[in-house]
Amino acid sequence: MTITATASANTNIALIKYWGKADESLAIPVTSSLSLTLGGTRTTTTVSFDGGTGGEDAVTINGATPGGTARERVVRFLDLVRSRAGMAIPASVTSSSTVPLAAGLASSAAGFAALAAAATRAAGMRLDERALSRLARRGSGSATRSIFGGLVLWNAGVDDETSYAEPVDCDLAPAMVVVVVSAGRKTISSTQAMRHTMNTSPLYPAWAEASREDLRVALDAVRARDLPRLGEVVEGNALGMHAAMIASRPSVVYWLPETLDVLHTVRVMRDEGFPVWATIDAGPNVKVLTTGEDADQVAAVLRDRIPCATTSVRYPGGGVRVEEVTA
Ligand code: 2P0
Repeated sequence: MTITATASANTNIALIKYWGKADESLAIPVTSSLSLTLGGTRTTTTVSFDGGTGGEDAVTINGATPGGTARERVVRFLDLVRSRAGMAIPASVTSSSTVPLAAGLASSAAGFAALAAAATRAAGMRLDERALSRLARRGSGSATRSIFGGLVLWNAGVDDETSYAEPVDCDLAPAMVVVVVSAGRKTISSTQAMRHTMNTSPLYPAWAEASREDLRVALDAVRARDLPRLGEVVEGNALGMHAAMIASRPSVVYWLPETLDVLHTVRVMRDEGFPVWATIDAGPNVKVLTTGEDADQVAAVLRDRIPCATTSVRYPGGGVRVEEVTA
C-alpha cells in the first residue's frame, strides 16, 4: 500500500536571529531564536514513497526539477525519514509555494516544515509537533520554527533531543511590512554565509553573546506587551548580525544601497511617531515590524517614500497543516 500525504507550512521571519551552528551535522544552532510565522506564505508539498522515477527520488519544486544542492538537500532529508521508517523506497515529491519569489519571502523554512510533515505521514509515521520541529531542523534551521504559528521560540539546546521550537503566547498583534528592494537570488547561501561568519568574523562571538541577552529582553517585552521595547531589540539584533557578517574576511554584504534607504526611512518614520522597527535576513530586503492596526498606513508611507520597492503587509499565520492523506 502506497500512502500519499500532502502538508503545508508558512514561512517565518526571525525577530531574534539564528546565525551559526554549534553542530553542523545535527543543525544545532549556537543561539536560540524567536520568530513570527506569517500568514499567506504557505508552501504545499505532496510526498509518496512510490519508487520515484528511474529508481531515484523524483523532486518537483514550483514546476521545475531542481539540481545540485537544492536537490541534494531534499534527497538527504528523505534519506533521514527513510532510515527512521526502516524503508528504502524512492519517493515522488511535488512542492509549490503560494508566495511569488518577488515577495522577498522565499524561504527554505516553509519548504522543509511542509516536507517533514508530508514525508513522515507518507512513510506511515505519526510525529507530534515537537518531534516534527526537531526533524524539520535537519532540513533547514529556520524550518524548525515554521511547525508552529504566531510567535515561536527555537530553543538552541545541546543535542537532537533538546533543540526544538515551541509556541510563545503573544497578545501584541504585530504585523510585518515587507519591503522588497531586489527579488534577485542571493549571492551566497545562508548556510555558507553563517559558517564563514563564525569562522572569520571577529565580531561573531560578541553578537552571539549579545543575542542571548537580546532574547531575554524580547521575551520580557512580549510578556509585558511592550512593542517599542521588542522593536528596539529586534532591530538591534538584526543589525548586529549584519555587522558581524560585514566584518567577516572576506566580507559578506547582503545590503544594496536601497536597503540603507529603507533603514533610514524607518528611522525617520519612528521619529515621526510611527511604531516601526526594521529587521533584515540573508538578503537586501527589509521587513518592518509594526502593529496590525498601523500596518496598512505604514505600508502606504513606505510605498510613497521608497517607490522603487515592492511593499506588502503580512499578518501572523498558523503552523504546519496536514492537508490530505490517501492510501
Ligand atoms: C533566521 N536566517 O533566524 C536567520 C536570519 C537568515 C538570517 O535562518 O543552513 O536557511 O538551512 O540552517 O535556515 C536562514 O538560514 O539556514 C535563516 P540553514 P537557513 O531566520
